[in-house]
Amino acid sequence: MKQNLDEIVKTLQGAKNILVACHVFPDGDALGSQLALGEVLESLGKNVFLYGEDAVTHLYDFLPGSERIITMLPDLRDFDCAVALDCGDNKRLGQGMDLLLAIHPFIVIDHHFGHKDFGDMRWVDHTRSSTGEMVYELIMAMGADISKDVAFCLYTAIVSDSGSFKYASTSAETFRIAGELVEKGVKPAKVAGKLFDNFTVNRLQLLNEVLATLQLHCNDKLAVIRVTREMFERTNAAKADTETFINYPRSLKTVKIAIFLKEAENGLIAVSLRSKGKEYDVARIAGLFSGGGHRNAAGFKRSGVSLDEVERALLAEVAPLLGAG
Ligand SMILES: [Mn+2]
Repeated sequence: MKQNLDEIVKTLQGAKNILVACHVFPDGDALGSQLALGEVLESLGKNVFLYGEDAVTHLYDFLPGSERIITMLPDLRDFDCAVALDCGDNKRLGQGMDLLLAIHPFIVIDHHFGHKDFGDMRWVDHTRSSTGEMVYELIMAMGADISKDVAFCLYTAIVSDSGSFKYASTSAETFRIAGELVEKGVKPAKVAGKLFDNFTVNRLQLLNEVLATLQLHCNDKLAVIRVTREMFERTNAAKADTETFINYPRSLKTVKIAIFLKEAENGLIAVSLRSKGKEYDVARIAGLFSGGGHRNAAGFKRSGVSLDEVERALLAEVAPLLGAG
């Protein structure tokens, strides 16, 4: 895939007007990667448009430049190149997908396991901890400088998606790049404070309600939690506040697979799945429900069904894997 990186570098260097997009419901990796690449391309004299279907939530508005991400599609005829970051699937671009994909060349940089090929030029490496790690390498390959803000964004991306250097995808390379970014002036304690000590009391109240729904199945190897519309209304917490809740059931010693069922707007049910180690591939389970993701972190959406129905269908697939019917 390295020849793709060379091709991507040449394409970006030759382009003038570049659209940089990230995925719907953007996380720290998507936004950090997008803002870092955007700033670097601008430093090289490019006109850059940062696009994302969903607005940056209060969880990530500390990222420098986050106010520059636009949720309205511009006139797409203006661009001679587009880059999608951290999108494992073209659907993750959102409703503007078809319009965006009409920009050529369309470059895709991603690290999702089970990545669904799309676009014209792809650099996909599921062994990477984060898209941020790949964007760092891209910036190096372009021979561009990394400012303190760019370093801050990339470091946030890497910490977010590596689970603070805990997940299996964390490599010596991940630490080497993080070390380079710290040398550029990033303060790890500052990033950690912004990512992990940056919450509202509403979020804590919602967490309290969600944890009260914990159910254990299959000899405590499977944990399930849920959030309902009423819980959001009672606590006045934001949808984005639930982002890391699944780590709590996952943290239980006996648990191999954790499931988080979320009642979203418009009768939509969103499901997050997590597993530990190599034994259980939750991307495959999510795939049974038209979803996707990584081996240890995946998800899918359903509409027109209740939380209980989704839970029943999911348990019917997961329980046999854990040796219980
Ligand atoms: Mn990512």
